[in-house]
Amino acid sequence: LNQRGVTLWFTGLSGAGKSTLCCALENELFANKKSTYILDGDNIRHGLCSDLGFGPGDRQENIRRIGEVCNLFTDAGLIVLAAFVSPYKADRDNVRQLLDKNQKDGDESNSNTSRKNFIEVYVKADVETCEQRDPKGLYKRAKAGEIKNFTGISAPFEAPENPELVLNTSEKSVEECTSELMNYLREGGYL
Ligand code: GGZ
Repeated sequence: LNQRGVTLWFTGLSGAGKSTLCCALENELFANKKSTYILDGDNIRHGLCSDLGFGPGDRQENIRRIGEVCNLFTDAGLIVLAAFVSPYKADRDNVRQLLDKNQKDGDESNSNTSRKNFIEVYVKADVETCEQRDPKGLYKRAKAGEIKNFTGISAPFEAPENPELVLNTSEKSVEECTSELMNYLREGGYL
């Protein structure tokens, strides 16, 4: 296999730019002949997790299932780009643990150690910025009380404490963020 897998986990508010950055990064990776897979609400919440809503318990189960999928795809050698609000630190940490454990197991017969296979990317933008963007009108509806448990309005977002990368999308362009991601991957030996 000429590619070791890795999961890039994008966390942040709705409208922070997770999907936009995943798409832009995927294009760059394609240009470098890498095999990738994007997981996001569009392909997960309509299928694998169509039985789940947005209460804390359902989000926890959503992230748990997605973590297992990331683990399998990473094992298969893909660069997985996962874009989920994932507002709870404990849920994200569980995914990290799962991928770390898998890596250690694999490393017993592999000299290529120390490389992480879970990279947490905090896509940072304050609620005010996301509210102004509001591409789907969700903040407006949440504020009107039409959507319950809306992250940033009526549900919490626990910011990552030690993410591998922080990308502030209200200060940086998509191009700048994408090249930071590519640099991180290049320097970490992922490409
Ligand atoms: C947050 C919600 C909600 C609530 C629907 N809270 O910007 P989007 O529209 O396209 O992405 C958001 C997506 C969040 O799903 P996730 O699976 O990423 O959430 S989590 O990781 O917390 O399980 C948003 C839309 O679904 N959406 N209702 N109440 N976002």
